[in-house]
Amino acid sequence: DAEKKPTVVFVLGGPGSGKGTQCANIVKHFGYTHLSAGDLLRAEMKSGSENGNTKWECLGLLLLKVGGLGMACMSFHVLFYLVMWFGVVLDFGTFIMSALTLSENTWVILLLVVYRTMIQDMIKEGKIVPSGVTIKLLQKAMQDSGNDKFLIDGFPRNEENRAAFEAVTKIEPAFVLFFDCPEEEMERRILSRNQGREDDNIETIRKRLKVYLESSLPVVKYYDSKGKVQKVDAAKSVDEVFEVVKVIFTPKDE
Ligand code: UP5
Ligand code: MG
Repeated sequence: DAEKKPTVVFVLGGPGSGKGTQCANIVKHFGYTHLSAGDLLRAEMKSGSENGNTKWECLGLLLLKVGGLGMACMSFHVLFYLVMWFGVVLDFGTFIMSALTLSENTWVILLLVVYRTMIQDMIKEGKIVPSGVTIKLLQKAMQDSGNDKFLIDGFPRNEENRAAFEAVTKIEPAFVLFFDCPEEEMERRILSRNQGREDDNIETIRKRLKVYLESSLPVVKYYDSKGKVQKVDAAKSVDEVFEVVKVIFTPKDE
């Protein structure tokens, strides 16, 4: 259709290379909307507690429902079979029926808790969340922004992310802004960040670095082979890095 595709710049680089810091600067000068995939995932994983649905509350809810509604009809059948088969046969049919007596709402809440816990666990382990989750969050944020120029920070993180984003959105990045930074410097920056991120501890940092080298760098290489990578030396000061970034974003024909 005639709908104009948005302009997307992927901002990639290792953990602590300065993606978020520089994106904030680019937003101020060049009118982009900054979408950090990591920030979106962290917001999604926290949204549960804001709504009051912590995993323990949900577990309690489930136990109450199963206990109250399910067990009453189940126990009779189970008892019946236990007596008949000397405790060998369990009545799975009745179990499923009692499970179905949970209200639809309970299941939705429960699935949400499982989903949020999954995101939380993967971030804590430095693993890459399935692309379906991340892409949905990015698409929603793009729609909600009302803008048509986006910095997508920290995504795609592996080949699967990249291929899925392209297949789902049909968007190809205008270019890839790549922050190249030595590992020791990235580690040092993250350890002195102190923003309470659950993945900012030395064990998780090492895992994040490993995933970056094994899975994320190949994505940068892929775009490099298509001539789309703008590589920036990210080991310098914030201002020095931005001077270089500014040149990249300034239209050449002006
Ligand atoms: N700082 C910044 N620039 C500096 C400079 N030039 N000199 C000195 N200090 C500098 O910067 C980090 C720290 O360094 C800050 O304190 C800053 O002041 C200072 P920041 O701009 O925050 O760096 P950034 O590259 O954004 O680091 P971040 O930790 O956010 O990168 P990650 O890629 O590790 O984190 P992200 O949030 O993208 O992802 C986190 C996790 O989410 C992933 O590990 C993964 O589990 C999950 N995830 C997915 O599964 N899929 C996704 O698509 C995205 C994330
Ligand atoms: Mg960041």
